Amino acid sequence: MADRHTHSSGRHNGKAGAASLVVDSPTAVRNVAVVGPSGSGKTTLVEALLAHTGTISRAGSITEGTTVCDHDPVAVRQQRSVALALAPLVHEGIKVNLIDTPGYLDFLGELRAGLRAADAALFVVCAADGVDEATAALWRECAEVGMPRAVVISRLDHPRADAMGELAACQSAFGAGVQPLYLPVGAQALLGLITQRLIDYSAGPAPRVGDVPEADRGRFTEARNQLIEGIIEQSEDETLMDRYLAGEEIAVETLINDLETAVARGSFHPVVPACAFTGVGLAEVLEVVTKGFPSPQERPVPPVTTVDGKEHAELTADPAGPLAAEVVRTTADAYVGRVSLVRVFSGTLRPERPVHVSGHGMAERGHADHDTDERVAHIYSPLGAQLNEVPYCVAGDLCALTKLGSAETGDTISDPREPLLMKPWAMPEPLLPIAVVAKNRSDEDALARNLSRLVAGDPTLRLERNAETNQLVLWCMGEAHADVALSRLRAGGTEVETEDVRIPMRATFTSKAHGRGRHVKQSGGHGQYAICEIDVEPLPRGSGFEFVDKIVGGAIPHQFIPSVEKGVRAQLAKGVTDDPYPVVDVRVTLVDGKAHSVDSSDAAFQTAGALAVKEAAAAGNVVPLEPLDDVEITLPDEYLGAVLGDLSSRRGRVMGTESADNGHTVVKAQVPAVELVRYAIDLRSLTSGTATFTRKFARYEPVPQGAFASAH
Ligand SMILES: Nc1nc2c(ncn2[C@@H]2O[C@H](COP(=O)(O)OP(=O)(O)OP(=O)(O)O)[C@@H](O)[C@H]2O)c(=O)[nH]1
Ligand SMILES: [Mg+2]
Repeated sequence: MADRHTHSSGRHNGKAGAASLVVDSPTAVRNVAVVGPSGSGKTTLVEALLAHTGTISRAGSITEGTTVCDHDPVAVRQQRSVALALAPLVHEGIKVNLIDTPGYLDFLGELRAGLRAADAALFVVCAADGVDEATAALWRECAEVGMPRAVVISRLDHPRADAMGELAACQSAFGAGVQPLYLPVGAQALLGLITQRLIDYSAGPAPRVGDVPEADRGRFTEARNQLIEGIIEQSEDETLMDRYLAGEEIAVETLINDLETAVARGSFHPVVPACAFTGVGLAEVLEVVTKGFPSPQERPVPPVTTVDGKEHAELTADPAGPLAAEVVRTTADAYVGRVSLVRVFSGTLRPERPVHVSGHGMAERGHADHDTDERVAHIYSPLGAQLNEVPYCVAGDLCALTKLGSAETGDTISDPREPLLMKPWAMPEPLLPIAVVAKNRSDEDALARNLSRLVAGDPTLRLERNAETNQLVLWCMGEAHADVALSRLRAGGTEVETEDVRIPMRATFTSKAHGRGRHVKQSGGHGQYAICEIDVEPLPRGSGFEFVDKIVGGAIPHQFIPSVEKGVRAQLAKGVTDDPYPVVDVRVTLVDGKAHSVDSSDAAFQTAGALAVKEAAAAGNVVPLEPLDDVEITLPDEYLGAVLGDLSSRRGRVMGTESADNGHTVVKAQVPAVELVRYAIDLRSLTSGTATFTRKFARYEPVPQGAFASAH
């Protein structure tokens, strides 16, 4: 792909030179994933924070395609983030690695990788949008990995902005742990509940700070009391609540300390209203990030083992510890080659040193286990697409490495003298199949090569070479993800097209049939002579193929019996009617035949066997079989009716429904595979992206009359 990677000389040059991007201690780092629904303004917020801190001289824009994080041409075209992007800034001596993640569901894999690299998250919701199911699902993604998080209510300048309404929606959806640190006053000012100050941005990004206006006293006091009680409830000091209730004024430092602990624990979520366009709240967001979020030292390091799976002592974010780093993202750049975005968990990465790269446990996704010793050349701190060289990268920090030939997303980088392995994070299963073909035959090899490279970089793509349908199928997360994958292939110089996904069909006999195969050619030269008579009868589903020899009296000499079987098998595999579907679940009994002492041969009896099954099929008693999949759908209860109705229109058979947690239901059904080709897209639109499903081949079944046309 044509990422616009440059070396330290990009258009984003600002005050934060490379020197300040180098930290010596994990305590000076905050890794912050920016998470939230698509369009809530995450990338724009990151841009505003970069401009606010002087990291870039001027904020770019989404519509012009000039932001640091959405540098990919596909992101510019789709007008949304399609991959995670790293943008570090330095604020008050702390290096903040902002990890912008896409909000659109297709890119869930990028979000998961971003969460793995982060120690805390800014959860961004638009002041005008409420909290829908998709937003709640993103919140659950954070909760599942125990991610400490603050909420940013963004886009205060939106014509329909209702920051207080949005706050209430967040509290009701995410629980009482969600508490404002600042209250919005219109779109231009904030009330600091702890600092007890009005921060007025109406004259521009440098705010005037004043007293709480009389008009806001009532709601200020109520919100402040709630916040203080909320913090005290979370405090580990149990005497605090009694003292507070007895009327004692609790010191601000105590409150801030307890707040930090509760945030780090993941049970308390401070809320800051902010606006990327007007600058309201940017300083406040940075303060929460640098003062309220945990440093890498306060977060657990994912467990490591030796490369052969033996236990290893727990690691900490110690720059002097054993090297353990993880590749969170891989991209292929036309100029720079492979770029690996890396989180160092323990030890220190240094240039010009050998490292061990290992990747295990993802063979099913087309990532074969690998263990390779390689050499780190240069180390970079990326700012979007721009690579700034740094002299080293300590535990807790993020960096980019180039030219690590074997490194794939999810791999562990360690010291060759002490090779280690981290279990990769949970990656979502791609469920949308896209059949791809090279436009020109001469491009086929290049296509296969580029596809493998693409899949190596993105674990949410899976490549299937279906020998039966003779198709290359790229499994994607959704249409937007497929668009990204195809664009990258095309940018890599392969002319690629898509075609309908073919379903591997079968056929079987519905009733007994008889067939005679006669292959006799005796005019001139060496003749051919073979005649066989067979009975074909159906067997139960899943039985496969049986061959029975009932020849008596040597009508066919015994050495030619296997030849008949071979011919029958070959013809059944090719199909016996106009449809080239392999025939299964039949018993073929060889009942009679004739041979010639000179002209009979193995080849002649194979041909006769093949002719015999074709004749048996000519009576019209062969039907096509289609694959059925076991499907399990997890969905919010409110969509149950819609999903069941849709399943029945797909010829699905519901096998049962069960209640699950959080007002969800699990539906188990069997559905013809042909009806599932676009299910990833249709289920999403039916349930606003709130349902998930899994599918697994179950068995073959006859295609019902009338449904046959749709199976093609
Ligand atoms: N007026 C206004 N518009 C904003 C603000 N923040 C973002 N936008 C606009 O909202 C749209 C979406 O913003 P993005 O920053 O791309 O949103 P995102 O959360 O990164 O979206 P995804 O990348 O799809 O997850 C863009 O057109 C922005 O220009 C804001 O504070 N004020
Ligand atoms: Mg974005």
